[in-house]
Amino acid sequence: MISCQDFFDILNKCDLSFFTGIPDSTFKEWMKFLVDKDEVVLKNLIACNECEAVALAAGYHLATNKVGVVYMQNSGLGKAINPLTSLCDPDVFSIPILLMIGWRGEPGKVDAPQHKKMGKITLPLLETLQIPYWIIEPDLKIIEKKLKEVIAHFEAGKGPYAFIVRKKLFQNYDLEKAVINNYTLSREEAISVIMQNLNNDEIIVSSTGFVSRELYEYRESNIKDHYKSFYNIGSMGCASSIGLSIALQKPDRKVIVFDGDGAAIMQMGAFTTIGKYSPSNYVHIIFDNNSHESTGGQPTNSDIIDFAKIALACNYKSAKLIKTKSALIKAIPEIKEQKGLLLVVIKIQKNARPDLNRPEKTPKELKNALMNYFNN
Ligand SMILES: Cc1ncc(C[n+]2csc(CCOP(=O)(O)OP(=O)(O)O)c2C)c(N)n1
Repeated sequence: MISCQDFFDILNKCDLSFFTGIPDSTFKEWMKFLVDKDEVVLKNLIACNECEAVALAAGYHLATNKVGVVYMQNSGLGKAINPLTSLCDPDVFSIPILLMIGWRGEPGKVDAPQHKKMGKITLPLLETLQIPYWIIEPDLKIIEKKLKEVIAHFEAGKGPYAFIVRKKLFQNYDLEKAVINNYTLSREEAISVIMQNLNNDEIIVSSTGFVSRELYEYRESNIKDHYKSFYNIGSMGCASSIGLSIALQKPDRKVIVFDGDGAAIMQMGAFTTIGKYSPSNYVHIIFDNNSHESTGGQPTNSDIIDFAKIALACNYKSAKLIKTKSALIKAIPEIKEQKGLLLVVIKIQKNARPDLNRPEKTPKELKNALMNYFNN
């Protein structure tokens, strides 16, 4: 393992001090370091998705002639392919970027099913993209030597270069600037309050990360009615659109989306489609903890935006902001009986249980159960 400070010192010596991206738990210690040192010795821009992060690093290069570092989970490589090929590629504008890609689903290692495919194809994908890569070795001397080669690659105008990050590369880093909010409700408690009070025939589409795991545990510890859920464990940001399409196809069923603030921001354009088609059987709930809690609690930009105003401006019929358990209980009748597209933002604290399980059923089993439920 290497220390975050030592790794940064090596990057900094090569004038690499601009960072942006979307976090991954593979390098959550490194993420804590970036959050702490932002505006101190480096710049760390919180992006909305990996596509934007590449664009931010490109703009940084255009303005400074320096190279930006873009961090992402390998799932985000899918989102970044367009700007990597049509903006940064040596055949187009040839913009140098150092990618740091967390390798989830590495072949031979145990990981969640949504990472399996991307884990397998990460290196071949980079080869297809003609982006050279190196799997970081936990040895500072070797890293320093490699970085010299990478800088030569950049100076020769050959476009992006990728560093692949395996789990446990970075030593523990104690965060000093933790994001603390004063909200009292936890997501798990909010889920439980909502679930206990619904009619029990609603379809819940839940977002990537802890929210799906918590909803799964809720159903598992009650009547195990997973068939009324679509657990969107991958494709971060897509839960609201999956829910929209189900709501449009099944107008007699109420569809409730359990979203995260990071996921909602990642695909915020979906608000416009949801508003345009405006199904009256759709409730969009955002559990807003101002962080990517599932990957280590790194901040999102939700603190400076107003989801409710955005939703109303996108033609949602109504929007509510909830900050306490009692306010949530009061809002339940509206969530149940709402006629017209509704957004509910629930401000929550960051305190997911460390012993949260992952779904035992496979994605296909869960999908088939839901589809059978629709057919019967
Ligand atoms: C495209 C993509 N980028 C990054 C990730 C890694 N990832 C999984 S969950 C998550 C955080 C989600 O944040 P939010 O929606 O706010 O929910 P929270 O974790 O706070 O419950 C991230 C970044 C991913 N799955 N997909």
